[in-house]
Amino acid sequence: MYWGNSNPMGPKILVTGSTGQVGSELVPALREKYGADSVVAGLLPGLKATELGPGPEERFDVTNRSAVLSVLKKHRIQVVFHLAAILSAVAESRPDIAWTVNILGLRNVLEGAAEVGVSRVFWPSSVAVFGLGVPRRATPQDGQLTPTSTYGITKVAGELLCNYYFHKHHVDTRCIRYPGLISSKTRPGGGTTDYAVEMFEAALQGVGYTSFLSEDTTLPMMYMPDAIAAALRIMEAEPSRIRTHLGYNVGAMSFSPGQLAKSIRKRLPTFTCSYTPDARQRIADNWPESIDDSQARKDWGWSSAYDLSRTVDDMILKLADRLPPTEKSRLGGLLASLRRSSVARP
Ligand code: NAD
Ligand code: AKB
Repeated sequence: MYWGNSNPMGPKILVTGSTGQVGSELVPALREKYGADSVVAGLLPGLKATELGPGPEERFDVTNRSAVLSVLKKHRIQVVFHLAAILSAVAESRPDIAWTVNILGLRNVLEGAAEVGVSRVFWPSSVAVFGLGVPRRATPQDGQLTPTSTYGITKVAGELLCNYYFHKHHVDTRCIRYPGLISSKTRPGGGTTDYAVEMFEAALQGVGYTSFLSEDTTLPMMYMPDAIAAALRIMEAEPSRIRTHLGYNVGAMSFSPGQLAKSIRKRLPTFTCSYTPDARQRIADNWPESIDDSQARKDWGWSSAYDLSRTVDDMILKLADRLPPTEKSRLGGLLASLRRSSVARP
C-alpha cells in the first residue's frame, strides 16, 4: 500500500475531528491497521477521547492555522484524514461558525500540508453538494453543484479547494461525497440525516419516535462500516486510480423515514413512529434521493456491503449491547435470531 514517503520515526497519520461520528470509528480502524502509535487523534481542546483507545492525541482547533502547522510538524505527519466540521442542520442555524470551521479549517490543513509536504489528505464531502438542477434519482457524478444549504455551499467550496491544492501544490487530496451515515458508537453531530440513528435509539429503548423529516423523504444513506471502508479504499488507491480531486459519489442504499420505521417494526413489532417535519425538511428536500457512484466503482473499486436489512439487523445488535441487562433480556429471542442470521450471511 502506498502512503508516500515513509517515516519510520513515529506517528504519521493525523485524524482531525476524532471524537465525531466518523472519527470515533476511523481512528480505531486506522490504529488497528497501521499501529496505535502511527495515528494521532486530533480533538477540540476540552474534549475527552474516551473510546478511541490508546495512542497519541493532540488537542487543537483547526481554525487556528499555527496550531495545525505545529501538530503537522511535531509528528512529521504524512497523511491527514480531515474530519473536523459543522454538519448541515447546525450549519444552517450557525452559518458563521460553519463557514469558519468548514472552509478556514480545511484551508489551514491544506496550507499546512503543502508547507510540510504531507503526501495525502482525505476530506469527506457530502451528497449535500447537490441541490437545484440535477436529477434527484441516481444523481450523476458530474451533476451541477448548486446546493441550497450553507453546509452544501461549504462542501462545494471545500471540493474546489481540495482540487486547487492538488493542482497547484501537489497535495494528493482525495474526497468522497458521503451519504447520511448511520452508526451505533457515536451519536451524529447535528445533520439532516440524524433522524435515522435517533429512530434506532428510540426503538431499542422501547419508546416511540417522532421523525423531523416526513415519512416519504427518501435520501441516500450508508452504514458506518461501509463509510470507513470507503475512506480506507480511496486513500490506499494508487494515485493513477484517482481521476478527480473533487468529490467522488459513493452510494450504498436509499430509504425514507417511513421505510426505516417499517424495517425496524419487522424486528420490533411494537415500535411506533410519527412524523413532524421541522426546518431540516427544507434541507432534505433539495438533496438527492439516490446517487450514481459508477465512477468510484470503476476508478478505485468502490462497493458497499450493507443494505437496509443488514444495517437494521446490525444496528439492533450493537445498540442492544449497551442496554441494561433487564432491557436486553426483553429482546433475548430477537437478538439470538439476528446473531444467527448475521453468522449465516456470506
Ligand atoms: P461530527 O459532527 O460527528 O464530528 C465533527 C468533529 O469535528 C467533532 O469531533 C468536533 O469536536 C470536531 N470539530 C468541530 N469544530 C472543530 C474545530 N474548530 N477544531 C477541531 N475540531 C473541531 O461529524 P462527522 O459526522 O464525524 O463528520 C465527519 C466529516 O464527514 C465531516 O466533514 C462531515 O461533513 C462529513 N460527512 C458526514 C456525514 C454523516 O452523516 N455523519 C455525511 C456526509 C459527510
Ligand atoms: C448531514 O445530514 O449534514 C450529513 C450529510 C449527509 O452530509 N449527514
